[in-house]
Amino acid sequence: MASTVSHHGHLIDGHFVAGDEFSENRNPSNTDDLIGLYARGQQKDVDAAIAAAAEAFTKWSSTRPAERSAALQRISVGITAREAELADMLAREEGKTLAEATGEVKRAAATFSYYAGEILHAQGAVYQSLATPASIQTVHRPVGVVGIITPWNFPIAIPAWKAAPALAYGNTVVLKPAELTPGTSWLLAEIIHQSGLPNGVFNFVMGSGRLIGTRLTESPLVKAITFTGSSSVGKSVANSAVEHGLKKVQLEMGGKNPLIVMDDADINTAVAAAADGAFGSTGQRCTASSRLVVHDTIHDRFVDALVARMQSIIVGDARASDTTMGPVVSESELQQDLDYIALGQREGGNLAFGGTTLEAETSGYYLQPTLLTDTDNSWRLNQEEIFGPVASVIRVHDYEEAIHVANDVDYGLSAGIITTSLARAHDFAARSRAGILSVNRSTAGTDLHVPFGGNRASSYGSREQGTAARSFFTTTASIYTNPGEV
Ligand code: TXE
Repeated sequence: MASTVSHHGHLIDGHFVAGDEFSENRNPSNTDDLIGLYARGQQKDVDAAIAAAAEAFTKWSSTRPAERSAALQRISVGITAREAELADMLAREEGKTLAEATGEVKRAAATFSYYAGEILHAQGAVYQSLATPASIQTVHRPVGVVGIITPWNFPIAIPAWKAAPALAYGNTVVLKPAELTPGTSWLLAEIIHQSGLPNGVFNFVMGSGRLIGTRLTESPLVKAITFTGSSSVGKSVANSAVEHGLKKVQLEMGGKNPLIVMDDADINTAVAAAADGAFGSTGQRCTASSRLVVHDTIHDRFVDALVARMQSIIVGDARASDTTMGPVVSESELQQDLDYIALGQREGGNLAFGGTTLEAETSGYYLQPTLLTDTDNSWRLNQEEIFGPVASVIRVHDYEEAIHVANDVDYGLSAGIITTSLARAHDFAARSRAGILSVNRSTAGTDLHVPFGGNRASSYGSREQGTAARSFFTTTASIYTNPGEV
């Protein structure tokens, strides 16, 4: 019988091209479900994509903002028109629930729409010279070819929030999606292609990070690299990008985000924030609340209520209507989660809930939401990013200890506090060393028009999203004009 598995090629210079080699894309809810075969790019593919982007840059960078705005708006409309198909693919290949996947697709559409509007705003400023008659104007110019390297956990939202501003400000793009989830990103590439962008403005090359990603960082034709992924790969991406032509670099990496629950917290708010922050998207978010820093006097009540909430989480096939938590994305991520749970217990943690895999009708990477209590912040469990549905509770005795524990980690992406004290909320916001601060809400979930990013091992380079994106995707020129004699 002829194979019905579909093959998907790269988008290079306005054409989809078949690859020489392909990788399987399998459904983590049902490993018997082969979603499709996706090209595994070679150096010649990424080189051709970079050359096409470099060729297209001169023209695209001199188009009028209205033209770029209209193109981005068409992409937004194209995403919305295929929302159900995109959400189904996202849930099928990544393991998010359909509700979560639909939310992510909506956000991608809104991001393109946002930058379609953002580029119409005045770009630049006028200054008066301090000591000469010159007038001074600043303009923001596109950087050139931008290499975009994305992770598997948000396979449409992250490509969207990097590609939309890149294109809006007049850059051309080569995007490399994560190996684990090429399907949703490929559909986005198809929508962008169908929006009628000139050939070469947006290129899409799949394949390994070591080959395709490295080539993007090394090519002299690429002028900027924006990356989201692990801290270790991020560091090597930055080193290579700087060594090869002092490229602009933007890195978004891991988190080990604390959620402080104070003695005066509203217990329902605390449990809702912790459950969403720790187990939403199966805990596979850089902003996940993996450390629950809980005041002694509310500790037992909070843990009991959170465990009760965890009992109601339905783990299952991401596309089933009653599922509230999908599977872990891959076998190796599942093993990593299990290894950290075992490590946390060896370090002295008490398994309050979960900890084991679950059987389902189909063979998938199903893991119970897991909570470890009586843990210490110095343990590896509480210092290293797990990136799964695993949270730990650290008991503290006063507010000062809570702040100290929250900050006592290499990462600094997101942090939250649950409190009814306005004074503590303000103090927390002033003293937390994270880049995203939340009061009485989950540490995960951010608005698309607001700067996104963290400090220390979590982020490097300028902030993403909203108006903040302009500083990465443009370079500023200051123009001095002397009026001369009348
Ligand atoms: O990340 P990688 P992976 C963390 C999380 C997870 C771990 C591994 O802890 O368990 O990373 O996930 C490309 N040069 N996060 O393997 O390897 C790669 O192909 C250039 C946290 O997915 O960092 C992919 O496109 N590129 C994070 C992207 O980099 C390279 C989200 C990310 O892959 C490359 C994802 C190289 N040498 C993972 N090697 C978060 N906190 O949001 C790989 N890549």
